[in-house]
Order: sequence, then structure tokens, then C-alpha cells
Amino acid sequence: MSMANRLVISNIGLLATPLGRTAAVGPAQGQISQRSGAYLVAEDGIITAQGNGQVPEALLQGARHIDAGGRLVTPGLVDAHTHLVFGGWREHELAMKRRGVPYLEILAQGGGILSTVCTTRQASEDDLVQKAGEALGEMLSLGVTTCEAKSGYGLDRQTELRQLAVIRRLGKEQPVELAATYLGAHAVPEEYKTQREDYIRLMTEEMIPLIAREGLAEFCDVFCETGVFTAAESEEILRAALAHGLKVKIHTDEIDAIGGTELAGALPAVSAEHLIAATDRGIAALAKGGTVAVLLPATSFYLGKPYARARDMIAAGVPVAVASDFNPGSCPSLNLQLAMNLACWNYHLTPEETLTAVTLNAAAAICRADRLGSLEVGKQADLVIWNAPNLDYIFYRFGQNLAKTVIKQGVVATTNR
Ligand code: IZC
Ligand code: ZN
Repeated sequence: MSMANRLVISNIGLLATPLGRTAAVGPAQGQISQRSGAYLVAEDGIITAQGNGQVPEALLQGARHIDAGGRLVTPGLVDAHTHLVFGGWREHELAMKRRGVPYLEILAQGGGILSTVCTTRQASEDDLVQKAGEALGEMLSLGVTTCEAKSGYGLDRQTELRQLAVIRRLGKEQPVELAATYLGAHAVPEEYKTQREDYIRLMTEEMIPLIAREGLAEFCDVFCETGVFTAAESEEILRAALAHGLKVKIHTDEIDAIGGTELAGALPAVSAEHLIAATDRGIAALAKGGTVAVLLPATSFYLGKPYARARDMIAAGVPVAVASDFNPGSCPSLNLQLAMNLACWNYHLTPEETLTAVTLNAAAAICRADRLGSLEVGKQADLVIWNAPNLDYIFYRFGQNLAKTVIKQGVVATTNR
């Protein structure tokens, strides 16, 4: 056995992790493994052994050894929903938002997403790599080891492809693993305002086939919402994506319930996102389809909206994930730890359910639960050593980064204080 790439983490105060290779559903979402006094061993980035108490001498020889000092260790966090790549910000809309102008009203006036489309079209690939790379560095220091990233601020051929190229480059140039999503259906661009069918045709006949053929994205997503894309349009776009071998996601019920959630369950989509306004029928459809509900509590906070019905979803057998929704409009925060706090207090999830929501179930939302999202033999050694003695502590404190050491594929990627 080669020892060159062996990592041993000893003296783990509490090793807290969900278990399994698929999403945890219903009561299982809260039934995580919690072991005191544990150690973990990884070879070439894969977990090969774990145990309790003293680490056997033979395992330590030639290994990189980290003493966790009695701290909490969890799987690396998976942020399953971000709009990572964009030019500019939208602080000029703050005063309007504070006056109570609704999100969809700002968009209808040509602001919102369309404002970020202007600034993203003007940004070069290098500008975007620089900016999104800095965001990923911050996410990593907060414990995020895998991140989904959407396009959707180009809405024209060249800028959508530029965003996807940025995601591909960053996936190679920095430690956080990225999952790319084509979100051409984020809004109808100004130049197609009076010919929306033509924009839909551009996506279904040109962009989706090209992106699938070139392997530029794994997923296709649609913003199904009043004044954006209808459920029928969303279905047309997502069926084209499925026909070309992309997996599908859908932004639905963020503001109004217009049928996107029922569509998600029927396709079925891998995940349905937001779900603030989800109805009983929508929730039942997700359970039937095995679709992961990706809930975005920091967006509810920032838009002053209700919090999604996470407890009802878990009770109905829908696997729940929690993500940041990092974007320049409805959630200009990339702090997944903050989203975890909000999930605990506003969705009334337990710390155990919330941990599953940002690890195993988040990995399932991007089709990586076979490899990521839990700490057990055979899975990738992506983990966080926390400045915390137990799991409750990271939900009890809030507003500061509690991650101490972040390990990606068996390598220390970041160390904080
Ligand atoms: O830029 O406003 N909801 N898309 C759907 C967003 C929020 C991002 C944005
Ligand atoms: Zn989103």
C-alpha cells in the first residue's frame, strides 16, 4: 500500500455525518451517525478506514497527521444552488427594495436579472474568472467543498458560453468541485421581448444541443415564475434538455405557484428549487418523482418572504437540501453557514436534518451522493474540522465563520484561525 498520499485525522471530538449513497428521506434525514473520539484515514483522497480511540501505529507511518483537538468533524458542505458567475452587483436597487418594490416588478422594469445581464455581457472571461474565483475562495473557507454554478446572465449565445467556460476553468484551477448548470431560461432577454418563442427556439434547437454535445453543463434549469417562463414553456425547454442527455432542475414557486413544482415531479427533475409558495399538490408530486427540494432560506430572509414548508416536505417523503442561492439580486450572500442557521430557526429543522440538507441531500441534488456528502469508507475525503466541540454549537453560534480546517479530496485546502 502506498503511504505517500495517506491522511490521518485523529482525536475527533465528534464525527457527525449522514450515511448512504442516496438522499435521506423522511425520518432518515435526521438519523445521522455521531461518533465520539473517532479517527479517519484517507488514501489518495478516498476514505479507507475509520475507528475509535488511538490510531493504530501502522496507519500513522508516513501519513500526513492532523490532530483534530477534540473538535467536530462533518462532511464538506455542498452548495447545490448558486448563480456564481456574474458581472457587477445590484446595490443600486437597494433603495427600491427598501421602498417595497417587489422583485418581479424590478425585473419587469428591465432591472433585476436583466441589469446583471448587461454587466455580465460587458465582462471578459478573465474578469469573470477573477470575480467568481474570489467568491469560491470565500466559500471554501466557510467549509464548502462542492458547488453547483449556473449560467443565465448572458442570455445570448456568446455570453452563456463564456459563463460556462468560466465554470469549466474554475473547476480545474481551484479546489472546490463545480457542477455546471445551463440557465438560459433565467429571463427573456430585452432583444427577444416581443418574440419570446424565438428565444425559446434558440435554447431548444441551438444552445441545448451545443452545450450537451460539448459537455459544457450537466444540468439544465428554468426560472418558472409569473412574468418569466410559464409551466408549459418550462416543460418544452426541459424536455429538450432531457432529449439531449442533460439532467434537469427547475426554479419554481419562488413567488407564485404556477405549476412548475408539479412539472418537476412529473418529469421528474433531479431537483426543484425555492418552493416558497409550494402547495400540497406540488409537494406530493415531488415525493412521487423522488425530486430533491432545494430550499434557499437566505433568499426568504432577503426578500422578506415566507420560509418554505420544509417540515411538511420531510413529512411527505421529499428529501430536503438547503443551499445559499448566492446571486447579485435576491441573495447577495454566499454564506452557507448562515443559510444553515436560518434553516434551523425558520424551517424548524433539527441540527441533524440541516446537516443532511447541506451534505448528503445537497450531493443528491447534483447527482453526486454516490461519491460525496457523507464520511464513510469508499467516499471522497471532503471534510470540515470545525471550531466547535459538537453539532449543536454550529447552530447555536451565528454570524461568524466557524470552519477551522477544510479538506478537499484528502488535501488541506484552507486553514482559518
Ligand atoms: O439575479 O435575481 N431568483 N433568479 C431567480 C434569481 C433570483 C437571481 C437574480
Ligand atoms: Zn436561483
